Amino acid sequence: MREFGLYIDGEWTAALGGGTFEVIDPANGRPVARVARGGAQDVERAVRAATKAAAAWQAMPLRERAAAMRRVADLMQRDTEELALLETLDSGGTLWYSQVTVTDIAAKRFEYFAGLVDKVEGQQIPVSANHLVYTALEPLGVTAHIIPWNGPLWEASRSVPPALAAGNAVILKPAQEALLGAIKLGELAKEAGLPDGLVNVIPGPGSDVGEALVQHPGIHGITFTGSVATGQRIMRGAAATMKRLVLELGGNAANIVFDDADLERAVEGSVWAAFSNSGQICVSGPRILVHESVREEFTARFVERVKGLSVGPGVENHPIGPVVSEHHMRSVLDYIEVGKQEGAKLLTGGYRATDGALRDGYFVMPTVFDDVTPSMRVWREEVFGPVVTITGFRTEEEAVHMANDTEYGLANGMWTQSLARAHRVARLLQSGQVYVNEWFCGDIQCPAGGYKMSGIGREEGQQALGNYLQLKSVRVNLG
Ligand code: TAP
Repeated sequence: MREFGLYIDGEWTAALGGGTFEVIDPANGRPVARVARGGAQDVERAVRAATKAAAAWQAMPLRERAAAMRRVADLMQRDTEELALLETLDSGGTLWYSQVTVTDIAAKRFEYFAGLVDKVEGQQIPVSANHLVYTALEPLGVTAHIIPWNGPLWEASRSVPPALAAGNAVILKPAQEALLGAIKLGELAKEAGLPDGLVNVIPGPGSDVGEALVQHPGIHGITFTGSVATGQRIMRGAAATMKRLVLELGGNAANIVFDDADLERAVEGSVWAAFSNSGQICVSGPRILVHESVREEFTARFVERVKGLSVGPGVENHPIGPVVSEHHMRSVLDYIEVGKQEGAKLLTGGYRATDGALRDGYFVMPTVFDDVTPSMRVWREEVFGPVVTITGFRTEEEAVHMANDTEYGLANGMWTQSLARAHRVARLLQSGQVYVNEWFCGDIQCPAGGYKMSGIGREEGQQALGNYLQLKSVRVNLG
């Protein structure tokens, strides 16, 4: 049983309220850690520390700032095994992917944004012979990062590096359900030479720590990933102090299999799209739309492949691990019941796995529904679990219409061998990312974010720096 405090001002500390909470391993329902439960008073401490640290950080030579961020990446590589295990223990994710998260995602993001520390450039703007007008980009100050449970280090490493590279100090609020992968980020930052208080981590309830961060006037930006309802609440709360917001609020991607697709590749890719991290990824592909002429063959091959997926603990590297919590498992199982009642045809899965060693864990068998129509809730709502729906289409227009017939717009994808169709359909799909003949865009250079209810702003890529900068115009009369 591991124990963690809050990480504030370069030190592990108890919560001022004295509370703690247990973190559960979803593979067996047993506690794996006890963590300090932060509250509003702890946010106050962290904002004070972060404000001081931001000034120290901004005063450091750029070269040293970049080097310190690179050292965070080096330390992640050094501690890969431990960080990956922590990432898997409470989120339930597959261990090999947690290792990839540490070495190829989190560390790379620190390296990438370290490279941008000295590239925050303004412009000189010609207006007249008598004036010098230029723009300067300045950090916001202190930014808060409120992240979900479906890959704590993955989520933390997405927005913290650009905020730091832009010259800000950060306060990270991970989700109570799964947070261990991200909990040591502050400690690594200190060891790497970042000023004390530059990276603070405050676990605790969203209704307490989260709300305090949103309302605090000393915080100038909020980056949030999670549900639409919480995102809307944060947006309303942040209005009082006019904070900069980046919101990533989930998705319900369509995965379109055209009649000219390489079916073997489409089957393999659709399994990867739908069931990675047991479907708990905002850019998963849970809505499969398949052309009627290949539907029977695709469906038979897809279901056969899904039946062959082994289910078990993430630490044992089974492709299907548990979902994050008992509460979430109930929600996924409820959706499965709704799907059956609505008349969707269950082809495989559809129940909790309770065999042998899995009996105390939160395992949902990978589930495929066929004959799903766009009016059904399993099609319209974000189930966020190992559940996919199959729906047929006859024309390209119909596929595009169905893909866009959702309030979400985070990602969509397609399988086709026609270059013209790929670009034509990509242009029509209403989502921040479009995948063609593969799924997910793991490269840090690739911006991600949502159309419609999937959010505001884009993370990753060079422009993510702009989320954490404000622009000043300076006009000098030379006359
Ligand atoms: P949310 O409630 O949105 O939680 C996400 C984060 O926001 C957590 O850190 C949470 O803290 C915090 N939070 C909760 N209430 C808050 C508030 N009033 N002010 C500030 N922060 C607050 O998500 P959830 O309940 O865990 O999951 C619900 C559904 O959201 C899922 O089933 C799924 O559909 C969707 N979801 C989407 C994503 C992505 S990647 N977009 C990720 C996870 C979930 P605590 O949980 O610690 O209280």
